[in-house]
Amino acid sequence: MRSFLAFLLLVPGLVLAARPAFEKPNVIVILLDDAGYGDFAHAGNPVIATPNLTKMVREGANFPQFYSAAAACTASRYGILTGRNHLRSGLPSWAIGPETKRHLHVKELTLAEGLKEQGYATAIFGKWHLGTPNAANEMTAEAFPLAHGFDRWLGTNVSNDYETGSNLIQGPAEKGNPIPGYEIVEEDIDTKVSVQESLTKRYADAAVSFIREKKEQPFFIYMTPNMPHLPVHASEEFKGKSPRGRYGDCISEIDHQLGRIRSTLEESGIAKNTLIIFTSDNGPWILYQDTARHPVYDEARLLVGSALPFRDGKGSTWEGGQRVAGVWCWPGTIPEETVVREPASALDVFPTVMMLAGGKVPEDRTMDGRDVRGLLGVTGLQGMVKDFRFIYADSKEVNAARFGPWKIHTKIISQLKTGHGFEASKEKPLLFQVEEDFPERIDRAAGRVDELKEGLRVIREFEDSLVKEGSFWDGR
Ligand SMILES: [Ca+2]
Repeated sequence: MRSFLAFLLLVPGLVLAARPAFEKPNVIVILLDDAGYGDFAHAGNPVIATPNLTKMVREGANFPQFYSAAAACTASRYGILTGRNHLRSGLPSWAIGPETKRHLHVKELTLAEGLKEQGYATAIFGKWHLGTPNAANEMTAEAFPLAHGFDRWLGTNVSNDYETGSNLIQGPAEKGNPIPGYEIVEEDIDTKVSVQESLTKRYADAAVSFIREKKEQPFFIYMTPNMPHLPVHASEEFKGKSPRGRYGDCISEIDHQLGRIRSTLEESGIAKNTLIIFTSDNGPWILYQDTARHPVYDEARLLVGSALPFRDGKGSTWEGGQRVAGVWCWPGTIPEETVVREPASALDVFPTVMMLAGGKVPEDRTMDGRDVRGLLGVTGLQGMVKDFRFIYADSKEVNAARFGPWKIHTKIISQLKTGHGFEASKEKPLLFQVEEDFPERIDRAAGRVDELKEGLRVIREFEDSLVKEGSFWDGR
């Protein structure tokens, strides 16, 4: 009898299918590319229909003060996967190209690796953008997702707009062309409209299959659609449907696929075992907000999103570059209609999810994110959450910091090449109260000695830790 019980315990399907909602929850992180704060119905967009996301807001927690880890693609993806600010990555830029030598260092601990250690099946469906095997790095497979804790990948190595070297790839694959373990599904997708139109659905199809296949065990899906990064496209079923034109079609399709994923979880009986986090990697690409004709992007000015009510967008450390959607839904655990008033960021995803999965947060490296389980309104999880201290940085250095309702700017950066009438330096910083004055219009630096001191202290503390710790590429 004893051996029969032992046998039952060894059969994962029999034990885990009935696991309580709280035990090793499945995690699905949906990270859009370049979607603005104002692109969704729940955030006030007047015409784009996002009923499935609105349903998630109703059935879960909305973070109206949610930040992407950075204001550009690579940096942001480093941050959400490691819980660390991208200046720790050792990468040469906050958006690396297909020919860049460096990639996500193998000594970094990603959320996928952490969850794999906890027995999770892991997959990435969508853009990676943390390295490409190329001539400069001797085609190392260490640049790609399967070397960083993911069991499966279908997606692009970089953004969908590189003239050469933006490929749709899958792994593991038997063909190994040209990187062992990976197969190029479509090469140079930049101008291949039919491929671009198919991307959102391909990733959702892959996620639906993965859920059905792995429903008996804990799983992690990192879902990173290429859209709505330029060039923006939607599939046939969604074309011409939204009053917001092709951009609206594209967001509607993403919302539809979110709905499909949620239905699949329900049909599989695991909706209550699954935490979904929906967000974007940075604000909208307003560099193209006035471009009427572009050879590949078409009428780009209508194909970029909205950061409203915030200033500026992608590639800027004004709020519009990093304020993004933040919706966390875990039916039956996170209470319905929870609104988290405190600020939080994508850096908080790694430590929070690791703790929920029964793992721990590594102590051998600086972690910039916080465990925010205590903000989710879940009975039994209310506890101390560290104060929000957030660093905004470009490719090379710190630009700003947020602490409480205050934000100090020591450097201004915008792809629009404007300071919006402001200048900032460490000697003469700007100070905004970004809860009262969320569009950052009124500099409150004059006479605010204590706030300026605290802001500069937060920045200095971060910079000191960078110097002290270095990156894995520096041989730390
Ligand atoms: Ca992006």
